[in-house]
Formats: sequence, C-alpha cells, structure tokens
Amino acid sequence: MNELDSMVDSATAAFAGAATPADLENAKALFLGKTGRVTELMKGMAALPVEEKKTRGAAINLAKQAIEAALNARRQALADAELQAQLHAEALDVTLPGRTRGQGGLHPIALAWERVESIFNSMGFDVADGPEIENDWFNFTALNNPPNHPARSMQDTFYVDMNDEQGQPYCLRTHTSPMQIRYAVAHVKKHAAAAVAGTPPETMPEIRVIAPGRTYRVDSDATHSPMFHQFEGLWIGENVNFKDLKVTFLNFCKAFFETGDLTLRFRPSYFPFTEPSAEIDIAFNSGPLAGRWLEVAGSGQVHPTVVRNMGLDPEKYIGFAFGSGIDRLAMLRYGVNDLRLFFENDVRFLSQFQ
Ligand code: 2NL
Repeated sequence: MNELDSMVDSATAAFAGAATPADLENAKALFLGKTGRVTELMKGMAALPVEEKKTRGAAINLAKQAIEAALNARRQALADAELQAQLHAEALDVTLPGRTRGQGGLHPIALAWERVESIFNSMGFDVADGPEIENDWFNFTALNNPPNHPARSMQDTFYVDMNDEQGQPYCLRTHTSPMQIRYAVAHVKKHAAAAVAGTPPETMPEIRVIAPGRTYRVDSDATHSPMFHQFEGLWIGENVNFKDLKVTFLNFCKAFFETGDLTLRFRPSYFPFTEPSAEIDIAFNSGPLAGRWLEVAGSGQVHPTVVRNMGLDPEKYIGFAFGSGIDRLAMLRYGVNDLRLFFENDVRFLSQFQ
C-alpha cells in the first residue's frame, strides 16, 4: 500500500473514531486543515520537476477527494445518529388513550332530591320553591308555634341581624314548611278570584305540593349538620284523609327505594302544626336492613289554625302534611353510614354515585 492510500485509511479511521461533530472537525483539521497532512503534501510538490507534478498532483487530489468523501459520510452518520437519539428521546406513543377531562356528576343528595321530586310529580304534586331566609310569621307563627316555643330560641335557630316589618328578626328557615304556607296562600288567592268570576261557582282545586330544600338548625355532630336537606309534603282538599297520607307515603317509599317489599308504621307523636300527629317508620322485609324499624318522616293532619292561616276555612278544608330528611333518605338508599361524608367533598366518595 502506498503512502497516499495509507493516509486515506488513517483519515477514515480517525473519522470513524470521532464520536461527536466537534471531534470530527478536529480530526478533519489533521488532514485537510492549514497544516494538515494533505496540505503539507501539496506544499511538497513545489520541489518536483514539471512532468512529475502532474501525476503527483492528480494522485494527491484523488486521495484528498477520498478523505473528503469519508469525512462527509461520517458527518452524515453522526447527524443521523443524533436525529435517531432525539427521536427516541421524544418518542410519542400515538396509540395511548388521550388524557380526558374528568366527567362531573350530581352529588348523592342532589340525586336523592331529584328522585323525590320526580316521584311526587308522578303522583300529581307540584314542587314549591321559596326563600332560605324567612320571617318569624312564615317560619313559626303561621305554623302554630307558640310565642315561647324552644325552637324559636337563639340556641336552636340561626337569626339574621335584620328585622321584618313586625320588628321580628329574620331567621334561616328551620324547615321547608314556610314555602308550603306561601304556596297555599298564593293558591287560595288565585282560585278565590276564579270562584268570584265563574258561574256556577268553581270549587278550589286541591293543594298538592312538595317543598324540598336546604334548612338550618343549631346542631352539629356525627348525625346532625347545621345545614341539612328536607322535603315536606302538603295535600289539602275537601275530602283528604289519613288513608291518603298512608297510601301516598307508602307509594313514595316503594318508588324511592325501588322495592315493594317494605312495611309502613305510624307511631303517635306531637307537632304544633298537625293534630293528630304521627312519626312514620318503615321496615324492609328483605335485604341488608331487613327487620329494623327506621324513622323516615313526621306527619299529621294539618292543624285547623294552620289551615286558617292559609286563608281557608278549617270546617270545609282538611288535609295532611309530612316532613322528611333528604340526607337521611340518601344514606339509607345508597348505604352511607356517616352523614359527614356528604359534606367533605372527597371525590373518591362522590364518584361512586355516578
Ligand atoms: C319532621 C316533622 C313534619 C309537617 C312536617 C307541615 C307543613 C304544613 C302544615 C303542617 Cl304547611 N305540617 N309539615 C307536618 C308534620 C311533620 O315534619 O320530623 N320532619 C323531618
């Protein structure tokens, strides 16, 4: 092998040994730089006779071209390797599932609330809405609460620092009954006008309404929250009786708990706004809660004073009312054993109801 061929070989080997573009440029300088070996050979030609210059020059040029070709090949190889490394580092698996936004859903209390509304709707009950800040008349007096009833005390009820026209402080409603009084008064006014205009006299349609919503009491422990959810029901007409209450509430329970296999029990009780009054208990005849009496509502025949406060004659109109806790019904239906879970907003708990 002549000296030019071995120079090409050692250049190729030096380029192959260069691991980075910078190393490669250093190796290039050894052969093609100002003081590189090819340049030195070119300079050495000055001393040669004219006829030798031609062949020597052509041979050196060939060697130079071979070195440049090896250099370019190595440059390309290093660039390819760099690109491959980059592609590998930034690898993207387009077959992976996308990161989706989590799907929201209704709170279990909202789910129970919606069930209550739709079940009573299907039985012909309207849904009433009303203020959470109430005055003394609608929250207490209209419901036949005596002036010094303990529920009116600061210990039991949240009061707002503002008085109504009677000089009584506003409070956060302690039950949803005031909404029913408001609804009944509006209903009576509306149909009184119709009765005057109509010939022959029209009879007032029955009042059939439920009032679901947030209610407030000064109470806070494992089974009581200062804010809780209640729904009350009211059915008033000329011929509505306790049998209707029992059928209505039994049908509601069967629909709400999605079972016909339950028993209803009335237990005598006392409320200022009803007379007689009864607690409603249910017992499932099968399933995990089978055989245990569970208190689910208070109820009774609407007190004559309350009927009068609705603008109706208690000698002519009669009916029943009931009140029940939505939070407690939601616990029973969804098998939740601690009320506080509803208010902690832990997504691991809430997502189980979707
Ligand atoms: C309970 C007791 C009850 C009522 C609520 C009511 C409403 C009107 C007239 C008469 Cl407008 N009564 N509501 C009646 C009996 C019981 O609730 O323990 N609730 C959780």
